[in-house]
Amino acid sequence: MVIMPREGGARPILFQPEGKVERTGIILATPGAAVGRIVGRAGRAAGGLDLALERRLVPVRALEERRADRALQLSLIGGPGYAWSLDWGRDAAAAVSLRTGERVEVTMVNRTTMAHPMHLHGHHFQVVAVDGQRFSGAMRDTVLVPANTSVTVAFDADNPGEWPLHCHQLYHMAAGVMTTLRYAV
Ligand SMILES: [Cu+2]
Repeated sequence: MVIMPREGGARPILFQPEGKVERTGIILATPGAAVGRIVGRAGRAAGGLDLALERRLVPVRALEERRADRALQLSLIGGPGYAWSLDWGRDAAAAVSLRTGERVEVTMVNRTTMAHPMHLHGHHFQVVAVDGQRFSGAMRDTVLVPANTSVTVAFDADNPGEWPLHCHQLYHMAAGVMTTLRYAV
């Protein structure tokens, strides 16, 4: 969420791909604000996207403080190349038999060579750890899980059904980065 200043103005939000100097973006401007021209190239190439910002984000409204009733681990495996899968390992049965009302934590461990923005349907989750280091992070429905990194998210099982959990790059999803969580009323 971006809060525009009361006095008005223009606020550029720029995007720069990993490893490139080219950039683009959008400009949020209040009516009548002067919008300057922005050069299309940054001073240096962007580095790889990591979780430095994620670790600093603070939720507007965090999940209620509570111990997890269930902690699941999901491995992202496969590659190099565009062929992956998701492996619940010994949590395979638990992932499809959650109980309504539980606080669930899922630790996604990326053992592939690419980052995957992981998206859970039907819930908002809170980012609660990166590489096992706990913090009270952002509320989201998608979180980036970089290669060789683990991200733990927590959510309340308050919406029974069978819910996709997948990489939000749809060609990654089609190449195997897709599973489901399930629970009944
Ligand atoms: Cu992916």
